Amino acid sequence: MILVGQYDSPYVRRVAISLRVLGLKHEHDTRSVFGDFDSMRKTNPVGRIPSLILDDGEVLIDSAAILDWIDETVGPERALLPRSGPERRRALKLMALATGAIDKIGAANYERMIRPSQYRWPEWIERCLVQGKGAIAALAVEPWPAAAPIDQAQITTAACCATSR
Ligand SMILES: N[C@@H](CCC(=O)N[C@@H](CS)C(=O)NCC(=O)O)C(=O)O
Repeated sequence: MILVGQYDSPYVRRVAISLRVLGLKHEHDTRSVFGDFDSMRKTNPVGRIPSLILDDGEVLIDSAAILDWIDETVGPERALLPRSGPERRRALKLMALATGAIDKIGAANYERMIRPSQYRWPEWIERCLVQGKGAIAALAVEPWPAAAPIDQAQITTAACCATSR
């Protein structure tokens, strides 16, 4: 299979780490989501990363759907997201905080880096940063026991917060 997307994307990173942790062999397609936009849209019509091209040619898009496929493929004993109950709810909440932080801080960055300066809206950028930092602060006060087996909440949080700092 082929993982499409560069590692500067936290969404690509969480998929890449999951594949490695579970020992799922894959190749890496490093086309740029901005520099190779037209080519990338042939893989994913939304023009976003990551995508995962399976061995039979099927293309999975969106990191959450890819992680779901990975867990289903390795089976319930090795799946990275707890199957049910409070553990699953907690993991999903932590992942929502981590991806929420990325979405808001990413929106602020796109606003600062891509939108022409005369059209920038400082109050909106500030709002996005407050939201992103709020999510990171909530993650920081959670317990993260060092001996806990690696799971998707840890992977997603590490993949996202390495970018957000
Ligand atoms: N919900 C998507 C979000 C993916 C996403 O936002 N990817 C970014 C890179 S971090 C991207 O492709 N940005 C380019 C764009 O949206 O035009 C997922 O989880 O895969």
